[in-house]
Amino acid sequence: PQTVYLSDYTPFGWQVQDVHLTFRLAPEATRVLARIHFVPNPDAPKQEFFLHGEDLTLIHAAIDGQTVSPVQSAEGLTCAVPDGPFLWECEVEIAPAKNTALEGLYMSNGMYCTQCEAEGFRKITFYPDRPDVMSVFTVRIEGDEPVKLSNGNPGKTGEGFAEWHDPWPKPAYLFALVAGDLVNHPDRFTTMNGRDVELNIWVRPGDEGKCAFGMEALKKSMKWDEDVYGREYDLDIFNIVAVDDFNMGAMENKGLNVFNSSCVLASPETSTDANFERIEAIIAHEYFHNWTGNRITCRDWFQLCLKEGLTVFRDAQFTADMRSAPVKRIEDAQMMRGRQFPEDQGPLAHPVRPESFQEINNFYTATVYEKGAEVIGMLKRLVGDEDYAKALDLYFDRHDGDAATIEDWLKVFEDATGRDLSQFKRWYSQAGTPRVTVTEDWSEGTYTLTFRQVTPPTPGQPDKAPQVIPMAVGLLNPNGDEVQPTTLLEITEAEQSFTFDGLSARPVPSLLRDFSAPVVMEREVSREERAFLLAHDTDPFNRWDASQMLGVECLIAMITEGATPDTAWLDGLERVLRDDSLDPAFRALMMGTPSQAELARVLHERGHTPDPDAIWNAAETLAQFRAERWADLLPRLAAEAAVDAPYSPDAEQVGKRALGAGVLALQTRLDGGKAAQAQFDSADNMTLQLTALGSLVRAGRDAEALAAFEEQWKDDRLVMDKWFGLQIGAAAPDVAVERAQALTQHPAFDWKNPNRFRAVLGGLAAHHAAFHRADGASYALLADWLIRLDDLNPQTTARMAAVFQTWTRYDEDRRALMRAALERIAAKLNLSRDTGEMVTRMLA
Ligand code: BAL
Ligand code: ZN
Repeated sequence: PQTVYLSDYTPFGWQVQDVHLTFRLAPEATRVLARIHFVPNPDAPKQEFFLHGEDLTLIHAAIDGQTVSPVQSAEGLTCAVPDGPFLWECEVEIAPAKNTALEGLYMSNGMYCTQCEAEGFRKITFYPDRPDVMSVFTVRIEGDEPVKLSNGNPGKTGEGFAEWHDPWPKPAYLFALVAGDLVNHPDRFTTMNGRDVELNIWVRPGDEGKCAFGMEALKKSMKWDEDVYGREYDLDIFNIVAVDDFNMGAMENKGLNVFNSSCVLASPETSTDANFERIEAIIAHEYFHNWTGNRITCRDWFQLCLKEGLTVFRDAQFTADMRSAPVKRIEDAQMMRGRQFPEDQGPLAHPVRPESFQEINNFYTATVYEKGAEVIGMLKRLVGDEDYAKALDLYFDRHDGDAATIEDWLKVFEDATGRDLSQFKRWYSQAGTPRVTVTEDWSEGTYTLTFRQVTPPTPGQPDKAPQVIPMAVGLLNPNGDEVQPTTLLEITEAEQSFTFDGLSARPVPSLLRDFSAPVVMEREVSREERAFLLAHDTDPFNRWDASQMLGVECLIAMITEGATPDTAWLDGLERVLRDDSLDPAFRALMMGTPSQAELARVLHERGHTPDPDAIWNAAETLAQFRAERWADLLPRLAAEAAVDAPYSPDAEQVGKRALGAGVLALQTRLDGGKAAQAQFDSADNMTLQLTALGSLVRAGRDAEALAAFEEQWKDDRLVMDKWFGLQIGAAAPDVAVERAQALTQHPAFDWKNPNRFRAVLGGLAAHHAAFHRADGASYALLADWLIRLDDLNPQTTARMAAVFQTWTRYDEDRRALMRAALERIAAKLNLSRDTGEMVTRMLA
């Protein structure tokens, strides 16, 4: 397969003046007629006229009305063209019903829909399918489907046809078409300049009752983007469509967002609090793309973080404003440590802006998205809120309508703030998680902190240069009072010291407050000092982190030395949990312990070979110990967690239920599932029902409850995804793989549906101890299914193959088993480019 390099960028030789598309819909034989005006691009070198096109049957092509015979290949076509402007006309046939890859035009439950990002449009018609080619699209859809949608504003409609016109030039990856038997949940929004916008969420009949929350989230997002970024919506209509078969979470097509139904449909009976929060965030994310992604798009796919990092950063700001800022920050740090750090520390590590790829779909990663957002967060910390706002205004002014680059983005900040960002730019080009070690010195009232930073080698990048690290630091005196409020230290050197004068006693430092940079801190800290920060730190993230780190130390001591649980930590934590002045959501997070995968990562970081069974046993022992030690505390917390009001997914109720879930998990260890059964029987919302079911599965008292749940929800596909996933996720490690195997035989296991596939196989991979079962049964099962799915859906296969990315961390036997699984995938006949690239990188 061909490798594409950032350094090879060349503009397309023509500009596209306008695009007219006609779709004659038929499941097996849709005709797509394109009329496109091309004009030579004065800024491009002379080149052969090449249009991308894959899996298209060419019926007819003409230039300026004269039939032509282009030369076709598997990737597209070339054709002799006039020197000046010309009209390209082309008719192709495609088969949406046979499109199982879910890229281009495909069918889901009898409905037509599209997914064009990144390179799906080339499966619809021949086109320069690259983000820097932008044009105005007019679309006519012909077919019997009652609802026919595309981008932009509606035009003429009549018997069997509908027309749409999108006045905003856009790249082809933002094209969308939907047609089917759909019903809408309508609303309206008046923009800051008084423009009236029609809003719709389109769903399958029967799902109308699950749209209200998403609609409220959309209106809040529209208002927030006006208030915070001054961004107004720019069309007469905004449509969202829910689709069951979807590779991603959602897609920001101009004026016609297409959503995985799991990321938009919500009701208290069928959705958990976490679902509601995620739906609110994803609706915001896709809506915010209208400016950061659509009005300003990417010059090429290497710049993906330009739109994704910024849009994730904006949706995080939105969630922090709508809910709790500290809770959101802690969740984001968990996400970075749980998903991005492993990627950055393994064979799939790549810079936030990659420099080469074979298949761009493999780069929709935690690094591009979440680390990309962290980089923007660091930039904002460094320049300050005011300058950040100035820079963003300049970005929108200067680049509206552009296909921009990271250089453009950084230049805006340089121009708005006068800062030199050449060193900062390394965050975009250098992969890997920096490790920061800290030493302290105290003498006569002067306290000195010395930081040393090292970024370990990553594939293709053996040597790293120092990064700009914004280190938010506070100091506490021995009484626990803050003597130095949060200060931002700017670390730019490999080794750098900062002094604080005029202190009357040696302070205790609170470092990396608010997770101010995506780095690993390495510092010899006594348990006493961590316990002190747990008790006194004013920074919620660090208070949480102090407890997490104590948890890590405790579990590692249990795993490696056979130690007993650290009672000083548990007692300190108990004081926090008893403090009813603290937000229940925050206390729920405090109650959580590091995940087993996270422990494996830290053990590896510290030079140990993680033993998944020992990690599981330590986590179980600790949980049982906590349950017994806190036997008196649990009923009190349960009472505080009780919600008297009718269900609402607001931050306050969500926090209480999260605390309640933590309590129930421990209580189940004491009462064998009595409280869980009572909660399961009386639950009137999915959060309580599913929490209870999880506890019952963990307690091994699940047979009846699982059957009852299945009976109740067998007709609701999104709830059934939870049923599939939970039985594996909450199972004991020695039975999870058999359960997963059995569930793949269940009549409702539709393996072609990405949500269902992820629920079962992704659920198994996410269960650390079960996935790493010593006999390799889970590795083998995953490999079997990935090999099977690859022919149908390369994108989902390739992404899920990343579950093997940590394989080199483990013992020799497990390594051999994982390598064998990867090699078996690699050897598959006609392996997709997507999966091939992933396994090759992991085996390199
Ligand atoms: N652009 C792909 C889906 C998303 O990030 O919104
Ligand atoms: Zn996005």
